[in-house]
Amino acid sequence: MTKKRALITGISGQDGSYLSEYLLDLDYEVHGIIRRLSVAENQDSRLKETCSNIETHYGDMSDIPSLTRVVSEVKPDEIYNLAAMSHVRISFDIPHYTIQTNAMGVLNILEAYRNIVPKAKFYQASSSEMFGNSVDEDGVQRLTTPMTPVSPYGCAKVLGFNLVRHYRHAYGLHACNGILFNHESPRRGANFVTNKVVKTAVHIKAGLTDKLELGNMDSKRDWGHSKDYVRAMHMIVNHDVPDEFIVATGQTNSVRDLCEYVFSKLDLDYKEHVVQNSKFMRPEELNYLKGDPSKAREVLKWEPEYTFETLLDDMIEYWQTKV
Ligand code: F7E
Repeated sequence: MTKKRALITGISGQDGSYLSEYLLDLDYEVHGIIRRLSVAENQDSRLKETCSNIETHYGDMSDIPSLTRVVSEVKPDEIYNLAAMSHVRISFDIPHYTIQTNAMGVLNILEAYRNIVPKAKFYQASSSEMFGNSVDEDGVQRLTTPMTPVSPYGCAKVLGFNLVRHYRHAYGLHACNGILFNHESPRRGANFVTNKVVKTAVHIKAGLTDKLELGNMDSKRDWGHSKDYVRAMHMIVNHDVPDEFIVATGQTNSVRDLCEYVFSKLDLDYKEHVVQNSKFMRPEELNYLKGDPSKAREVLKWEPEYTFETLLDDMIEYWQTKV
């Protein structure tokens, strides 16, 4: 039997690397698009485990000919569109680039998909940032919650989400949206709050530094593990009907709770080390996220294996091996 072929945009990111490992275990042929970076080592630093078994292709979400070429060469059965400028605060500094990549980029890859491999299945990495500060009365975001984004990143993701839905309806494509809430791991970039807190706390414990500078500590997030969430991506794409799903834990914690857990795990008091720096605040903040994953649980039988605590334990263990 011929192997299924997957094409992952954003393969060099946290989710791309875990997804490629997951699909290789399922015996897929895995291809991914990477951008040219001047420090070549950074292009695939998260792909060390798999680089000999996957095929990477140079391309960019704003470079339409490169997407056309790669999709024509690979002829994928499944396309996972994970490529994005993924940092919400930085999207305020580079709004134009963010919209080009995270919104127009979706249109570019959808066009390549529709014209070259319309029988393939398509997954779009949609985000809880699309909800902005909308919350249902019971304190949860669900598929019917209005999308009122509060960042260039969120605005771009809403357009991408709507394009995918529209292409599904207009052209009968198997195009799906996964609305993923925050998901982390040891492979998370160190400028996202979980990894920043864990890495710095471990460094404080080791005597390498003494303080941790943060922005808003009162915002709340629904944090899960990337490994659990890439499993959900595969389930969403392989569900018989193309559809939309929320992937979340249904638990919410504040940045302060995160600091409290991580520092006390290391026998430290976060209050003695954390200082606020306005540099890390956002012009407009998304205050609260708590997702309702019941549809993914019921229809896909998806269950997360990690909790907030075991996720952070995994990250602490990782950074302890690095000091
Ligand atoms: O911020 C607060 C910050 O940058 C979380 C991306 O994967 O999830 C992620 O976006 C919270 C915010 O993630 C610092 O203000 C305080 O309230 O880790 P983050 P995010 O913005 O929620 C969504 C679902 C995505 O789709 C995105 O791609 O933490 N916070 N102090 C801080 N955040 C950062 N980064 N750095 C701080 O010093």
